[in-house]
Amino acid sequence: MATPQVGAGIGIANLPNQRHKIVAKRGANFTLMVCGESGLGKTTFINTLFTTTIKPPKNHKRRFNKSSEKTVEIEIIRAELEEKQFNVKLSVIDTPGFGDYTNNRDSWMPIIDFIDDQHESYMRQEQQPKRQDLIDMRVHCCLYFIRPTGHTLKPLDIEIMKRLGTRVNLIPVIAKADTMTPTDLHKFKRRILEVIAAQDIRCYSSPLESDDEATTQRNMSIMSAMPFSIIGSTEDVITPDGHTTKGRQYSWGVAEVENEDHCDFKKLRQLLIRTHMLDLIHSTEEFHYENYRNTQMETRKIGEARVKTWKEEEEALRKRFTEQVRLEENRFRSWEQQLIAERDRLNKDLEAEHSHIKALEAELEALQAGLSPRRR
Ligand SMILES: Nc1nc2c(ncn2[C@@H]2O[C@H](COP(=O)(O)OP(=O)(O)OP(=O)(O)O)[C@@H](O)[C@H]2O)c(=O)[nH]1
Ligand SMILES: [Mg+2]
Repeated sequence: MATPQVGAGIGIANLPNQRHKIVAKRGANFTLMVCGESGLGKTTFINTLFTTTIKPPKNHKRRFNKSSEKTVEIEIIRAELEEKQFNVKLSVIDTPGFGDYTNNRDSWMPIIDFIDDQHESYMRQEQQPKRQDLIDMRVHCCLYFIRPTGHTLKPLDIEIMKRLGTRVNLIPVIAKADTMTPTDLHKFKRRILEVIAAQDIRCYSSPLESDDEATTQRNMSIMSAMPFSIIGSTEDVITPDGHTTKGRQYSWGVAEVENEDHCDFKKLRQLLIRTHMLDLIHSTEEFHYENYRNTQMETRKIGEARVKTWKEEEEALRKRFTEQVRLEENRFRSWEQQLIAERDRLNKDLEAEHSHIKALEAELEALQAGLSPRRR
Protein backbone atom coordinates (compact mmCIF):
# COMPACT_ATOMS: atom_id res chain seq x y z
CA MET A 1 0.00 0.00 0.00
CA ALA A 2 1.61 3.24 -1.10
CA THR A 3 1.39 6.48 0.88
CA PRO A 4 2.64 9.20 -1.39
CA GLN A 5 2.84 12.83 -0.30
CA VAL A 6 1.95 15.57 -2.71
CA GLY A 7 4.29 18.38 -3.29
CA ALA A 8 2.43 20.20 -6.01
CA GLY A 9 -0.68 22.16 -5.03
CA ILE A 10 -3.98 20.69 -6.05
CA GLY A 11 -6.15 23.68 -5.42
CA ILE A 12 -8.41 22.14 -2.81
CA ALA A 13 -7.68 24.90 -0.31
CA ASN A 14 -9.45 27.31 -2.63
CA LEU A 15 -12.81 25.67 -2.14
CA PRO A 16 -15.36 28.46 -1.78
CA ASN A 17 -17.43 26.67 0.78
CA GLN A 18 -18.45 27.02 4.41
CA ARG A 19 -17.85 23.33 4.85
CA HIS A 20 -14.30 23.81 3.73
CA LYS A 21 -13.52 25.49 7.02
CA ILE A 22 -14.82 22.53 9.00
CA VAL A 23 -13.04 19.98 6.85
CA ALA A 24 -9.89 22.09 6.66
CA LYS A 25 -9.59 21.84 10.42
CA ARG A 26 -9.73 18.10 10.77
CA GLY A 27 -8.77 17.08 7.22
CA ALA A 28 -10.88 14.96 4.92
CA ASN A 29 -11.05 11.29 4.06
CA PHE A 30 -11.89 10.75 0.44
CA THR A 31 -12.48 7.30 -1.01
CA LEU A 32 -12.74 6.72 -4.73
CA MET A 33 -13.59 3.40 -6.36
CA VAL A 34 -13.22 2.23 -9.94
CA CYS A 35 -15.16 -0.65 -11.41
CA GLY A 36 -16.21 -2.09 -14.73
CA GLU A 37 -15.52 -4.89 -17.16
CA SER A 38 -12.07 -6.38 -17.39
CA GLY A 39 -9.36 -4.69 -19.42
CA LEU A 40 -10.98 -1.25 -19.72
CA GLY A 41 -8.07 0.61 -18.15
CA LYS A 42 -9.19 0.99 -14.51
CA THR A 43 -5.76 0.28 -13.02
CA THR A 44 -4.13 2.44 -15.70
CA PHE A 45 -6.53 5.27 -14.82
CA ILE A 46 -5.55 5.13 -11.14
CA ASN A 47 -1.88 5.18 -12.04
CA THR A 48 -2.50 8.07 -14.43
CA LEU A 49 -4.34 9.98 -11.72
CA PHE A 50 -1.45 9.51 -9.31
CA THR A 51 1.17 10.35 -11.91
CA THR A 52 -0.52 13.52 -13.04
CA THR A 53 -1.79 14.69 -9.65
CA ILE A 54 0.72 13.56 -7.13
CA LYS A 55 4.49 13.48 -7.24
CA PRO A 56 5.08 9.79 -8.04
CA PRO A 57 6.09 8.06 -4.81
CA LYS A 58 9.29 6.03 -4.70
CA ASN A 59 7.51 2.81 -3.85
CA HIS A 60 4.85 3.35 -6.49
CA LYS A 61 6.93 1.80 -9.27
CA ARG A 62 5.65 -1.67 -8.48
CA ARG A 63 2.11 -0.62 -9.35
CA PHE A 64 3.08 0.90 -12.68
CA ASN A 65 4.68 -2.36 -13.70
CA LYS A 66 1.46 -4.13 -12.77
CA SER A 67 -0.81 -1.96 -14.91
CA SER A 68 -1.01 -4.42 -17.78
CA GLU A 69 -1.84 -7.28 -15.44
CA LYS A 70 -5.36 -8.28 -14.59
CA THR A 71 -6.46 -7.01 -11.19
CA VAL A 72 -7.41 -10.11 -9.20
CA GLU A 73 -8.62 -8.72 -5.89
CA ILE A 74 -9.97 -5.53 -4.40
CA GLU A 75 -6.94 -3.39 -3.72
CA ILE A 76 -6.75 -0.18 -1.71
CA ILE A 77 -4.11 2.42 -2.53
CA ARG A 78 -3.67 5.23 -0.03
CA ALA A 79 -2.20 8.65 -0.61
CA GLU A 80 -2.08 11.92 1.24
CA LEU A 81 -2.83 15.15 -0.52
CA GLU A 82 -1.70 18.31 1.21
CA GLU A 83 -2.13 21.89 0.34
CA LYS A 84 -1.43 24.71 2.73
CA GLN A 85 -3.41 23.85 5.82
CA PHE A 86 -5.66 21.46 3.97
CA ASN A 87 -5.12 17.74 4.26
CA VAL A 88 -6.88 14.97 2.35
CA LYS A 89 -6.40 11.29 2.98
CA LEU A 90 -7.14 9.75 -0.37
CA SER A 91 -7.98 6.05 -0.72
CA VAL A 92 -8.46 4.61 -4.17
CA ILE A 93 -10.09 1.23 -4.47
CA ASP A 94 -9.12 -0.77 -7.53
CA THR A 95 -11.42 -3.70 -8.26
CA PRO A 96 -11.08 -6.77 -10.47
CA GLY A 97 -12.82 -6.33 -13.80
CA PHE A 98 -15.79 -8.56 -14.40
CA GLY A 99 -16.69 -10.66 -17.42
CA ASP A 100 -19.14 -9.23 -19.92
CA TYR A 101 -22.24 -11.32 -19.10
CA THR A 102 -25.03 -10.44 -16.72
CA ASN A 103 -25.09 -13.96 -15.31
CA ASN A 104 -21.50 -13.54 -14.20
CA ARG A 105 -22.76 -12.34 -10.80
CA ASP A 106 -19.96 -13.83 -8.74
CA SER A 107 -17.51 -11.39 -10.23
CA TRP A 108 -19.40 -8.16 -9.62
CA MET A 109 -21.52 -8.86 -6.52
CA PRO A 110 -18.43 -8.62 -4.24
CA ILE A 111 -18.00 -5.01 -5.40
CA ILE A 112 -21.57 -4.11 -4.45
CA ASP A 113 -21.11 -5.98 -1.16
CA PHE A 114 -17.90 -4.08 -0.48
CA ILE A 115 -19.80 -0.77 -0.65
CA ASP A 116 -22.55 -2.06 1.66
CA ASP A 117 -19.99 -3.53 4.06
CA GLN A 118 -18.33 -0.14 4.50
CA HIS A 119 -21.66 1.45 5.41
CA GLU A 120 -22.42 -1.43 7.75
CA SER A 121 -19.04 -1.24 9.45
CA TYR A 122 -19.34 2.52 9.94
CA MET A 123 -22.87 2.15 11.34
CA ARG A 124 -21.73 -0.49 13.84
CA GLN A 125 -18.90 1.73 15.01
CA GLU A 126 -21.29 4.66 15.37
CA GLN A 127 -23.51 2.57 17.63
CA GLN A 128 -20.63 1.82 19.99
CA PRO A 129 -20.41 3.97 23.12
CA LYS A 130 -16.73 4.74 22.39
CA ARG A 131 -16.79 6.61 19.14
CA GLN A 132 -13.39 8.18 18.66
CA ASP A 133 -11.23 7.30 15.67
CA LEU A 134 -13.89 5.64 13.57
CA ILE A 135 -12.48 3.70 10.64
CA ASP A 136 -14.26 5.13 7.65
CA MET A 137 -13.95 3.46 4.28
CA ARG A 138 -17.32 4.49 2.92
CA VAL A 139 -17.02 4.95 -0.84
CA HIS A 140 -17.64 8.59 -1.79
CA CYS A 141 -17.52 8.11 -5.51
CA CYS A 142 -17.58 5.16 -7.88
CA LEU A 143 -16.35 5.52 -11.44
CA TYR A 144 -18.08 3.03 -13.71
CA PHE A 145 -16.02 2.20 -16.80
CA ILE A 146 -18.00 1.73 -20.02
CA ARG A 147 -16.50 -0.13 -22.98
CA PRO A 148 -16.09 2.24 -25.97
CA THR A 149 -18.30 0.21 -28.31
CA GLY A 150 -20.01 3.20 -29.88
CA HIS A 151 -23.38 1.44 -29.52
CA THR A 152 -25.11 1.78 -26.20
CA LEU A 153 -25.06 0.49 -22.61
CA LYS A 154 -25.22 -3.29 -22.28
CA PRO A 155 -27.74 -5.10 -20.05
CA LEU A 156 -24.80 -5.88 -17.74
CA ASP A 157 -23.92 -2.17 -17.43
CA ILE A 158 -27.56 -1.29 -16.75
CA GLU A 159 -27.96 -3.93 -14.06
CA ILE A 160 -24.78 -3.00 -12.20
CA MET A 161 -25.17 0.76 -12.59
CA LYS A 162 -28.70 0.55 -11.17
CA ARG A 163 -27.39 -1.19 -8.07
CA LEU A 164 -24.46 1.16 -7.70
CA GLY A 165 -26.53 4.31 -8.21
CA THR A 166 -28.71 3.61 -5.18
CA ARG A 167 -25.69 3.06 -2.94
CA VAL A 168 -23.00 5.47 -3.98
CA ASN A 169 -22.26 8.61 -6.01
CA LEU A 170 -22.00 6.98 -9.41
CA ILE A 171 -20.07 8.61 -12.23
CA PRO A 172 -20.06 6.85 -15.59
CA VAL A 173 -16.88 7.12 -17.67
CA ILE A 174 -16.14 6.05 -21.22
CA ALA A 175 -12.91 4.07 -21.25
CA LYS A 176 -10.19 4.33 -23.89
CA ALA A 177 -11.56 7.47 -25.54
CA ASP A 178 -8.60 7.39 -27.94
CA THR A 179 -10.21 4.45 -29.74
CA MET A 180 -13.20 6.54 -30.93
CA THR A 181 -13.51 9.50 -33.23
CA PRO A 182 -14.82 12.72 -31.63
CA THR A 183 -18.08 12.46 -33.60
CA ASP A 184 -18.70 8.85 -32.55
CA LEU A 185 -17.78 9.71 -28.98
CA HIS A 186 -20.30 12.54 -28.97
CA LYS A 187 -23.08 10.26 -30.28
CA PHE A 188 -22.09 7.53 -27.83
CA LYS A 189 -22.31 9.95 -24.90
CA ARG A 190 -25.79 11.03 -25.99
CA ARG A 191 -27.01 7.44 -26.27
CA ILE A 192 -25.61 6.58 -22.85
CA LEU A 193 -27.39 9.55 -21.28
CA GLU A 194 -30.64 8.50 -22.97
CA VAL A 195 -30.37 4.98 -21.56
CA ILE A 196 -29.48 6.32 -18.11
CA ALA A 197 -32.63 8.47 -18.17
CA ALA A 198 -34.86 5.73 -19.64
CA GLN A 199 -33.65 3.09 -17.19
CA ASP A 200 -33.84 5.45 -14.24
CA ILE A 201 -30.20 4.91 -13.31
CA ARG A 202 -29.22 7.30 -10.55
CA CYS A 203 -25.98 9.08 -11.35
CA TYR A 204 -24.17 11.71 -9.33
CA SER A 205 -25.53 15.19 -9.86
CA SER A 206 -24.22 18.19 -8.05
CA PRO A 207 -25.50 21.59 -7.07
CA LEU A 208 -24.52 23.68 -10.08
CA GLU A 209 -25.57 26.98 -8.56
CA SER A 210 -23.00 28.89 -6.59
CA ASP A 211 -22.68 32.37 -5.13
CA ASP A 212 -20.44 33.53 -7.88
CA GLU A 213 -21.18 33.28 -11.58
CA ALA A 214 -17.73 31.96 -12.53
CA THR A 215 -18.06 28.94 -10.20
CA THR A 216 -21.56 28.19 -11.51
CA GLN A 217 -20.25 28.31 -15.09
CA ARG A 218 -17.30 26.10 -14.22
CA ASN A 219 -19.52 23.53 -12.46
CA MET A 220 -21.88 23.46 -15.43
CA SER A 221 -19.01 22.97 -17.83
CA ILE A 222 -17.61 20.10 -15.76
CA MET A 223 -20.91 18.32 -15.17
CA SER A 224 -22.00 18.65 -18.80
CA ALA A 225 -19.08 16.39 -19.79
CA MET A 226 -20.74 13.39 -18.06
CA PRO A 227 -20.20 10.56 -19.00
CA PHE A 228 -16.54 11.56 -18.91
CA SER A 229 -14.40 10.15 -21.69
CA ILE A 230 -10.92 9.22 -20.51
CA ILE A 231 -7.55 8.22 -21.80
CA GLY A 232 -5.20 6.55 -19.37
CA SER A 233 -1.44 6.42 -19.70
CA THR A 234 1.64 6.87 -17.56
CA GLU A 235 3.90 7.10 -20.62
CA ASP A 236 5.47 10.34 -21.83
CA VAL A 237 4.74 11.44 -25.38
CA ILE A 238 5.79 14.50 -27.39
CA THR A 239 2.95 16.67 -28.65
CA PRO A 240 3.00 18.24 -32.17
CA ASP A 241 4.02 21.55 -30.58
CA GLY A 242 6.95 19.85 -28.91
CA HIS A 243 6.10 19.57 -25.24
CA THR A 244 6.22 16.37 -23.20
CA THR A 245 3.03 15.09 -21.63
CA LYS A 246 1.31 11.85 -20.64
CA GLY A 247 -0.39 10.15 -23.55
CA ARG A 248 -0.54 7.29 -26.01
CA GLN A 249 1.58 7.23 -29.13
CA TYR A 250 0.03 6.19 -32.44
CA SER A 251 1.30 6.21 -36.00
CA TRP A 252 -1.18 8.98 -36.74
CA GLY A 253 -0.15 11.11 -33.77
CA VAL A 254 -0.59 11.24 -30.01
CA ALA A 255 -3.65 10.94 -27.77
CA GLU A 256 -3.00 13.22 -24.82
CA VAL A 257 -4.40 12.48 -21.37
CA GLU A 258 -4.64 16.12 -20.30
CA ASN A 259 -5.80 17.63 -23.58
CA GLU A 260 -9.45 18.62 -23.30
CA ASP A 261 -9.92 18.19 -27.05
CA HIS A 262 -8.87 14.55 -26.69
CA CYS A 263 -10.77 13.49 -23.58
CA ASP A 264 -12.38 14.65 -20.31
CA PHE A 265 -9.68 13.35 -17.95
CA LYS A 266 -8.79 16.85 -16.79
CA LYS A 267 -12.43 17.74 -16.05
CA LEU A 268 -12.96 14.49 -14.18
CA ARG A 269 -9.79 15.00 -12.13
CA GLN A 270 -10.86 18.56 -11.37
CA LEU A 271 -14.28 17.32 -10.24
CA LEU A 272 -12.80 14.62 -8.01
CA ILE A 273 -9.84 16.34 -6.48
CA ARG A 274 -10.83 19.96 -6.53
CA THR A 275 -14.34 21.18 -7.21
CA HIS A 276 -16.69 18.44 -6.04
CA MET A 277 -14.74 16.45 -3.48
CA LEU A 278 -16.56 17.93 -0.51
CA ASP A 279 -19.95 17.59 -2.15
CA LEU A 280 -19.17 13.93 -2.88
CA ILE A 281 -18.22 13.38 0.76
CA HIS A 282 -21.26 15.20 2.14
CA SER A 283 -23.79 13.67 -0.24
CA THR A 284 -22.42 10.24 0.69
CA GLU A 285 -22.95 10.97 4.37
CA GLU A 286 -26.23 12.81 4.08
CA PHE A 287 -27.85 10.78 1.37
CA HIS A 288 -26.32 7.37 0.64
CA TYR A 289 -25.23 6.53 4.19
CA GLU A 290 -28.48 7.83 5.68
CA ASN A 291 -30.35 5.80 3.11
CA TYR A 292 -28.45 2.67 4.08
CA ARG A 293 -28.92 3.34 7.78
CA ASN A 294 -32.66 3.96 7.45
CA THR A 295 -33.16 0.86 5.33
CA GLN A 296 -31.22 -1.21 7.84
CA MET A 297 -33.13 0.30 10.78
CA GLU A 298 -36.40 -0.41 8.99
CA THR A 299 -35.32 -3.98 8.22
CA ARG A 300 -34.16 -4.44 11.79
CA LYS A 301 -37.41 -2.99 13.16
CA ILE A 302 -39.40 -5.38 10.98
CA GLY A 303 -37.08 -8.14 12.16
CA GLU A 304 -37.57 -7.17 15.79
CA ALA A 305 -41.36 -6.98 15.34
CA ARG A 306 -41.26 -10.45 13.80
CA VAL A 307 -39.20 -11.80 16.65
CA LYS A 308 -41.66 -10.21 19.11
CA THR A 309 -44.60 -11.83 17.32
CA TRP A 310 -42.78 -15.16 17.26
CA LYS A 311 -42.06 -14.88 20.97
CA GLU A 312 -45.69 -14.08 21.72
CA GLU A 313 -46.87 -16.96 19.58
CA GLU A 314 -44.35 -19.26 21.20
CA GLU A 315 -45.51 -18.16 24.66
CA ALA A 316 -49.18 -18.75 23.75
CA LEU A 317 -48.30 -22.14 22.33
CA ARG A 318 -46.32 -23.02 25.44
CA LYS A 319 -49.26 -21.98 27.65
CA ARG A 320 -51.69 -24.02 25.57
CA PHE A 321 -49.41 -26.99 25.75
CA THR A 322 -48.91 -26.71 29.53
CA GLU A 323 -52.69 -26.40 30.00
CA GLN A 324 -53.27 -29.45 27.84
CA VAL A 325 -50.70 -31.44 29.79
CA ARG A 326 -52.28 -30.31 33.07
CA LEU A 327 -55.77 -31.40 31.90
CA GLU A 328 -54.42 -34.73 30.70
CA GLU A 329 -52.65 -35.27 34.00
CA ASN A 330 -55.85 -34.50 35.92
CA ARG A 331 -57.78 -36.82 33.69
CA PHE A 332 -55.17 -39.51 34.24
CA ARG A 333 -55.15 -39.00 38.01
CA SER A 334 -58.89 -39.27 38.37
CA TRP A 335 -58.85 -42.33 36.15
CA GLU A 336 -56.04 -43.77 38.30
CA GLN A 337 -58.05 -43.02 41.41
CA GLN A 338 -61.10 -44.65 39.95
CA LEU A 339 -58.95 -47.59 39.13
CA ILE A 340 -57.57 -47.77 42.66
CA ALA A 341 -61.08 -47.45 44.10
CA GLU A 342 -62.26 -50.19 41.79
CA ARG A 343 -59.32 -52.36 42.77
CA ASP A 344 -60.02 -51.79 46.46
CA ARG A 345 -63.65 -52.60 45.92
CA LEU A 346 -62.75 -55.78 44.06
CA ASN A 347 -60.21 -56.70 46.74
CA LYS A 348 -62.87 -56.21 49.38
CA ASP A 349 -65.28 -58.32 47.39
CA LEU A 350 -62.57 -60.91 47.01
CA GLU A 351 -61.85 -60.85 50.74
CA ALA A 352 -65.55 -61.16 51.47
CA GLU A 353 -65.72 -64.09 49.08
CA HIS A 354 -62.68 -65.62 50.79
CA SER A 355 -64.22 -65.27 54.26
CA HIS A 356 -67.45 -66.63 52.92
CA ILE A 357 -65.60 -69.65 51.46
CA LYS A 358 -63.66 -70.06 54.69
CA ALA A 359 -66.84 -69.95 56.72
CA LEU A 360 -68.42 -72.50 54.42
CA GLU A 361 -65.32 -74.68 54.65
CA ALA A 362 -65.41 -74.44 58.46
CA GLU A 363 -69.08 -75.30 58.42
CA LEU A 364 -68.34 -78.22 56.15
CA GLU A 365 -65.60 -79.41 58.41
CA ALA A 366 -67.82 -79.12 61.43
CA LEU A 367 -70.50 -81.03 59.66
CA GLN A 368 -68.06 -83.72 58.65
CA ALA A 369 -66.71 -83.93 62.20
CA GLY A 370 -70.23 -84.26 63.60
CA LEU A 371 -71.04 -87.03 61.24
CA SER A 372 -68.04 -89.37 61.56
CA PRO A 373 -68.38 -90.80 65.21
CA ARG A 374 -71.95 -91.77 64.51
CA ARG A 375 -70.68 -93.75 61.51
CA ARG A 376 -68.13 -95.56 63.67
N1 LIG B 1 -6.11 2.55 -26.04
C1 LIG B 1 -6.12 2.60 -24.72
N2 LIG B 1 -5.66 1.57 -23.99
C2 LIG B 1 -5.67 1.67 -22.66
C3 LIG B 1 -6.17 2.82 -21.98
N3 LIG B 1 -6.06 2.61 -20.65
C4 LIG B 1 -5.53 1.39 -20.49
N4 LIG B 1 -5.29 0.82 -21.70
C5 LIG B 1 -4.71 -0.51 -21.94
O1 LIG B 1 -5.70 -1.50 -21.67
C6 LIG B 1 -5.11 -2.66 -21.08
C7 LIG B 1 -5.79 -3.01 -19.77
O2 LIG B 1 -5.55 -1.98 -18.85
P1 LIG B 1 -5.75 -2.16 -17.27
O3 LIG B 1 -5.52 -0.85 -16.67
O4 LIG B 1 -4.99 -3.32 -16.78
O5 LIG B 1 -7.29 -2.53 -17.27
P2 LIG B 1 -8.20 -2.92 -16.02
O6 LIG B 1 -9.54 -2.32 -16.26
O7 LIG B 1 -7.53 -2.58 -14.75
O8 LIG B 1 -8.28 -4.50 -16.19
P3 LIG B 1 -8.72 -5.59 -15.05
O9 LIG B 1 -7.82 -5.36 -13.90
O10 LIG B 1 -8.55 -6.91 -15.71
O11 LIG B 1 -10.14 -5.32 -14.76
C8 LIG B 1 -3.61 -2.34 -20.94
O12 LIG B 1 -2.93 -2.89 -22.02
C9 LIG B 1 -3.56 -0.81 -20.98
O13 LIG B 1 -2.36 -0.33 -21.49
C10 LIG B 1 -6.65 3.90 -22.79
O14 LIG B 1 -7.09 4.94 -22.31
N5 LIG B 1 -6.60 3.73 -24.14
MG1 LIG C 1 -7.02 -3.64 -13.14
